[in-house]
Amino acid sequence: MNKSIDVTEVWKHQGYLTDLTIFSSHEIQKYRELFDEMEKSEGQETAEIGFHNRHFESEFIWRLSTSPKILGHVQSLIGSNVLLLGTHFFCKYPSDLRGEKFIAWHQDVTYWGLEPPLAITAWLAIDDVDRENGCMRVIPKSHKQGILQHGKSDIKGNLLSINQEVSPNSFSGQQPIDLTLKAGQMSIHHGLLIHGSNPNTSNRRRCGLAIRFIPSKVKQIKRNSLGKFYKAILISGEDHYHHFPQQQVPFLK
Ligand SMILES: O=C(O)CCC(=O)C(=O)O
Repeated sequence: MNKSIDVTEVWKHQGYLTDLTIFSSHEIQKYRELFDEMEKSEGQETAEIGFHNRHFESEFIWRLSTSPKILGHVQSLIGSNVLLLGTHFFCKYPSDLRGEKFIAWHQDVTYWGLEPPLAITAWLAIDDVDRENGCMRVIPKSHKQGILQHGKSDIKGNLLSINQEVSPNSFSGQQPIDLTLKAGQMSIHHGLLIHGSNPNTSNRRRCGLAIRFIPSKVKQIKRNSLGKFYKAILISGEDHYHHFPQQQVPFLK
């Protein structure tokens, strides 16, 4: 008998979903070319982790972040009243080009100042991502432990904003899962799920767009780790709470 998998149950249990095909290789190529242009004009140093919240200025990032296919998955997990909290490209270059860069184990919401600490991230592969070029890795079920204490990483090259790291003791004995994806595929992770990624040991770039979403009931009660308040924008349903100042939709349909 072919038992159908209940995605919501998998999400609740594991804290992530993966292998979600959003764009065909032809469609994602168009977006990759637009990213390549941005990278060329601003340089690799900025492209690595410096493209924060560019969806307000760059139409292709807005279109990607509000794509109905992505939103459909998000709505099925957090309901129909959704705010786009932020966008961030994570672009890891081959280690011999820009040094051994990695993302230390962490939970996203720890330093975002949200109350309740509830957010999800859709991570869209712009390039093919695999073990060699440092795909994202997650600790299944770790979102059930609540917010964990983070320290500082001792290893040079952590791309996180304040060099934060959750101690590996928090998940000792649990095997990380590598989220390998083809360009145009996506994973989604819970804001409390422990995740990170290894250095890029290949000779290929590894670029992904992290798109952060919150349900409208969430507010920001203090500044995030970059000392900022988010410019969250309603992208689906209604906002009965008005916790964030209203934002102008940057690009019309
Ligand atoms: O791109 C990576 O390797 C990590 C991304 C990440 O930490 C995130 O999206 O929250």
